[in-house]
Amino acid sequence: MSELGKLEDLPQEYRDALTKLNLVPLWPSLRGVMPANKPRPHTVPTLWKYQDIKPLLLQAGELTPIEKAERRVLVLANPGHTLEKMQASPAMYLGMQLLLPGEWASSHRHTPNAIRMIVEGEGAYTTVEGEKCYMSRGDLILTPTGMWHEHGHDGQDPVVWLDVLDLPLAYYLEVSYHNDSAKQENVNASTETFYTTGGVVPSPMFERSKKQYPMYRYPWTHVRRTLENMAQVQPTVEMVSVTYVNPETGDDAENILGFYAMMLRPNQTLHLPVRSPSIVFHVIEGACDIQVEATNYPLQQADTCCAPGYTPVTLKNTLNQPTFLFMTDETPLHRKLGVFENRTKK
Ligand code: GTQ
Repeated sequence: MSELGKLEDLPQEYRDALTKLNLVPLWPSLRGVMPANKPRPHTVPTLWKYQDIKPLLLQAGELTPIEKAERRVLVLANPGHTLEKMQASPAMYLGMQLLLPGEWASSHRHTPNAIRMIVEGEGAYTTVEGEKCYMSRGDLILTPTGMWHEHGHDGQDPVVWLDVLDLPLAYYLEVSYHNDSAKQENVNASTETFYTTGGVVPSPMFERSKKQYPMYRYPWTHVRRTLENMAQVQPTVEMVSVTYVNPETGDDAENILGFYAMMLRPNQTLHLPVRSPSIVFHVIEGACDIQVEATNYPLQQADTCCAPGYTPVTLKNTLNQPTFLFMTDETPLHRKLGVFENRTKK
């Protein structure tokens, strides 16, 4: 491959003439925006330990009343993108949110899609489009684009959850904004109770649901039991994992980001396929080492780690009991854009 001309090769006068007219020569920058064979990600592997975050989050609870914060969140920012960008990867935003007993985070909706993965505490809830979704550790709650949501807390102890939004993408596309509303009434039935058996969906008067998001809450107890069953019944299956989907259509639960749960068997080592999307791991229960290229990140319960796409990742359960992970990635986006790749050697 030939070396392309540099900006400095051009006379200053010529460069100034271009700049004045908002013109840029492509060739000095071409390899930067389209490197050979593999992208050059800004996303760097990063580990956020819950034991570091929690005291600072509780301190935020003392420093900033909920009314002054609206959402009391510490953002897990990837230094490779610069912290100001508040992004974990090109399309993923991660935040640890604290709600104290009696607090209320007011109702709003926004264009970015969001989910919550509950980290600890009991008694809090998110009301999504008038449906009260209780929060327990490991539960996944969807708040897809345009859905009203607010958070309340009737329990005794602080509640913390992990927010995942496709905010960096929405912001980049210049479509990110929000609306406020008054407190929602809890008027709608708990949709998760209509989808308790796989393969069975409601059909009043033989009609199937036409809602784009028929279910908002995926209780961890159900998901955990499914993973344990899979591990037990299929002892030779290497990767014991499930995908969170729309129970009516089987499509990804949301449009942009993918959500998954995995069980690592006791002491299991698992090499993940090398794929194009960035990926985030969050330990729901247990502990594991996550090796991203040559670096090893030790994760305990509630820790969160991200890895760029096109990068080998190896997971190792460091316990003699199962470890359960939540994962989120950019697969649905990559598939829609036609850029999804799985480069694992067959
Ligand atoms: O709880 O609605 O972490 O609107 C960032 C923006 C959480 C939320 C975040 C939000 C929320």
